[in-house]
Amino acid sequence: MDFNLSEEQIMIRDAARDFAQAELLPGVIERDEKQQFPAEQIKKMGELGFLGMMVDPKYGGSGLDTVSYVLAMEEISKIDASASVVMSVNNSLVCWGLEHYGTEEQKQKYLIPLAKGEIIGAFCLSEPEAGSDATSQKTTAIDKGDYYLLNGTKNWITNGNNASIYLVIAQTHPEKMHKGINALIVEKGMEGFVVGPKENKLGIRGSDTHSLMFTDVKVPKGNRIGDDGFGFKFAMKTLAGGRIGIASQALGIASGAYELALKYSKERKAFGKEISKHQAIAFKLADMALQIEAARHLCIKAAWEKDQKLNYDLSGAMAKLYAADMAMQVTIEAVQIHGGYGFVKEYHVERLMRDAKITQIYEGTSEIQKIVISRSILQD
Ligand code: COS
Repeated sequence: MDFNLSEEQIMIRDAARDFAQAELLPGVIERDEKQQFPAEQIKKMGELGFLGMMVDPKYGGSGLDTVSYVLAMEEISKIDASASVVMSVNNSLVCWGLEHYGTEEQKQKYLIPLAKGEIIGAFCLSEPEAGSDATSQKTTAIDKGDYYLLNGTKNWITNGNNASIYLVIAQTHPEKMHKGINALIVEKGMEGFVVGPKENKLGIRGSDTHSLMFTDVKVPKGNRIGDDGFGFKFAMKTLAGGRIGIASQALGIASGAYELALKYSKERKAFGKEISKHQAIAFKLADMALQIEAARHLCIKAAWEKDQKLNYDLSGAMAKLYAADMAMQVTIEAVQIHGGYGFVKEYHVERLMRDAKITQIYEGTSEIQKIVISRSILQD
């Protein structure tokens, strides 16, 4: 057992920390207010290799381990969760899915620019009536010989407008239920594909979340990922890793809020001394530090299992469930420690509190994680 990080992992973490301070912090409040996508910042993240961190260098990636990815996600999320969700989706869902299940042709055409961050991708599973109940896909991909005819609507899609490549989950053989589902690579600009209006969100307001409409879109057969009917397994496998990314995002949101609260508590005086010297505040900080450390261990353990090629369904679900709930509690406390200042935008913690909420919802709600965890422990 070795809890030390490698030199490379420390270097990646510090590079992400420096980048977040220098490039993401300026303007983060305004981007949140104006719901402005951090386009320039994402471009720079791509150039630095943060958008294809785990992809093999032969496909344009950085060839790093998942532990490094968790460390970088935490640092980016401390400052700007709207940027880190782009990073999580591109790395964990889109690049990972294509690298592991795509054909060589798909990798050459799509993975390389995605891993280099020249373009970004989106993962399209949720529908107006199918989010948690992921097998109930209403979007259809009818087999027409050398292409699929895609029809339907996807909801709450991260990178909805800024993506160039969309991995779309759709039903081909309804009679086969989840075994009839396919995953298709859809390009922006394909005829019949329309991006709907942007959602006006509570948190991660800088990220662009849209509904997508597909009307008779002809998707070439060569754009199917895996064998016919592999789409649901593809979604489940991909989301299992995605949950490590979102767990790390929640961890970062919490640790960002905690660091601000810790600093503030040492500066602000009440009743003749710094508020950190009042036990009411000191105990809050102790609880926050403990919860963050526990979440960090769960995230790194899940990442380590993934790197060791072990099954990480359980550890990823545990990390996400714990980190997301923890992020909500810790950010609420960070606002409380800041008092009135916590309720205004300049102090960042109210944004982090709003951003934390989505981590309990997307890539499997906290309730879904409990299904995954309980099924896993009960089957043994
Ligand atoms: N890896 C591989 N396969 C998996 C899997 C995983 N992690 N989890 C489930 N599967 C497979 C099952 O093995 C089963 O396949 P077989 O019939 O071939 O055995 C199939 O998927 C269906 O699984 P199950 O019967 O358990 O389906 P349920 O409808 O009961 O739902 C949950 C399973 C709830 C776990 C799934 O629907 C889920 O994860 N939902 C949440 C999806 C989500 O994260 N949505 C957010 C939108 S993306 S932002």
